[in-house]
Amino acid sequence: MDTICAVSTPPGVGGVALVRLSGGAAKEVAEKLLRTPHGKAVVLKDHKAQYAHLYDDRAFVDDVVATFFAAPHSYTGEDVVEISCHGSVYVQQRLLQVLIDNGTRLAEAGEFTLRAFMNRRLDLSQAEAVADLIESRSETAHRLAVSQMRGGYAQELEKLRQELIDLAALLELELDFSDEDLQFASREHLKDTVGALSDKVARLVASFQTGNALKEGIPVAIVGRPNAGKSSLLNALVAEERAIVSDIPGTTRDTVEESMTIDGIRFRFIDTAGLRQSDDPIESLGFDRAIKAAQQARFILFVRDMSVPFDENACEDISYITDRCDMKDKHLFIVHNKCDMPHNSTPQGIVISAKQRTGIDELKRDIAAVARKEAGQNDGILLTNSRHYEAMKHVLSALGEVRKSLEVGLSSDLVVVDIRDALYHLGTITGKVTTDEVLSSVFSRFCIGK
Ligand SMILES: Nc1nc2c(ncn2[C@@H]2O[C@H](COP(=O)(O)OP(=O)(O)OP(=O)(O)O)[C@@H](O)[C@H]2O)c(=O)[nH]1
Ligand SMILES: [Mg+2]
Repeated sequence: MDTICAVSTPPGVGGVALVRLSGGAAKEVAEKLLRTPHGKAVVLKDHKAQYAHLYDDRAFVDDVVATFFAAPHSYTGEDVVEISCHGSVYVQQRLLQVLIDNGTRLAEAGEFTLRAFMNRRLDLSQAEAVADLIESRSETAHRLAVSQMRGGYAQELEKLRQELIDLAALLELELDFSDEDLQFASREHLKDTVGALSDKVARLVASFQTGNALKEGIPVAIVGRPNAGKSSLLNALVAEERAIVSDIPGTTRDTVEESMTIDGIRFRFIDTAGLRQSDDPIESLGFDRAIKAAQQARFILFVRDMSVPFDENACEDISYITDRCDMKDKHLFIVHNKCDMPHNSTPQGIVISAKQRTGIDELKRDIAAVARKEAGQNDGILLTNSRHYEAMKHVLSALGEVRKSLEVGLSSDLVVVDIRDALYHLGTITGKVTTDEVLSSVFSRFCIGK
């Protein structure tokens, strides 16, 4: 393997920058460029940070700290040298240039982690978790990435794989003795086992909705009649003048989105156009988008103006949403707005003034509490990655075929084919089975230097 190098800190100027080298020549190349402050040769010691001067030929480049990690106890599993230099763009570029002139090459995006995977320092799902960790912007996203990286997730999948392997082995054993027409496992018992496995997989598939929302931000649609105060509520929630507010009904035409982290959970608040049937083509497009936002949301905040009576029309407005959305996995909150204005009666539930910003913290707390409870279900393991989700759906459908085959009493060899299919798809998640396509799509998510 050739030796690769890259700047691992973000591009631009910083206090310090870190340049990473990995491969068989890493130590030798680094030692060639480094000198002690007294001009002596530097011998890099394993797992030690050493202060040194870095030279390009005879010209001094920078004061650096070099840390050597001998194979296999390094991130990539190869010899790694990390050189911390001053964070000037010039120094970083010059250092890379010297390294390249001395026989290393610039790493491609994700190549360090790819090598770690190739050297079995981590499996594919853990490598993906590294990317998730780098991108995580909230406590929950961080927690999910860490648990996937630590391997709890991979262990869970390995258990599943082992159960499938055992099942396949049992049936294959029957094939070996097929002349004698032996059955090693009662068909009833097999059906039960497969049933239990598919339930488990189905739960994992279902957990993606929550897992993905927690990672990307849980979508919260803000809907209601024109002028109810939806845009005012968005602004109050994110404490910023994000959307235009005016007393002209129909101000918001398009959806306006803003993210915010509450109690460690990331939310995406989506302000929408007022719900009213209209002949105006733009307003009716806005209406369609509002409905779409509600359909894709996990939470729907239905905002109403409490200074006007809660009449039949208001119920009709809510039915715009409930008629068009599958409410099964959604949480609908009725938000009574404008409590600072004169009103007849004080309704039960969430009462706020978006304008005066009263009741906003309580509303946030209520939403976060529901989301947190949901995240805690599912025994801790959640699918957060769409690649895993796709693979798991294939596993589920293969198990469905196994069930059907057992049901109609097909012969073992046919049942085994579907079990093998399930195993194949499960294997793509952790990287037991890989294709170049999968690898390049996983590692292209990384930046250069990771
Ligand atoms: N008194 C009072 N006025 C409010 C409150 N919230 C919003 N308003 C006013 O109500 C009017 C409409 O507010 P918006 O936030 O633009 O309402 P909207 O629901 O986004 O309206 P559209 O975008 O037209 O659908 C503005 O004049 C706001 O200042 C409130 O809590 N109290
Ligand atoms: Mg608006």
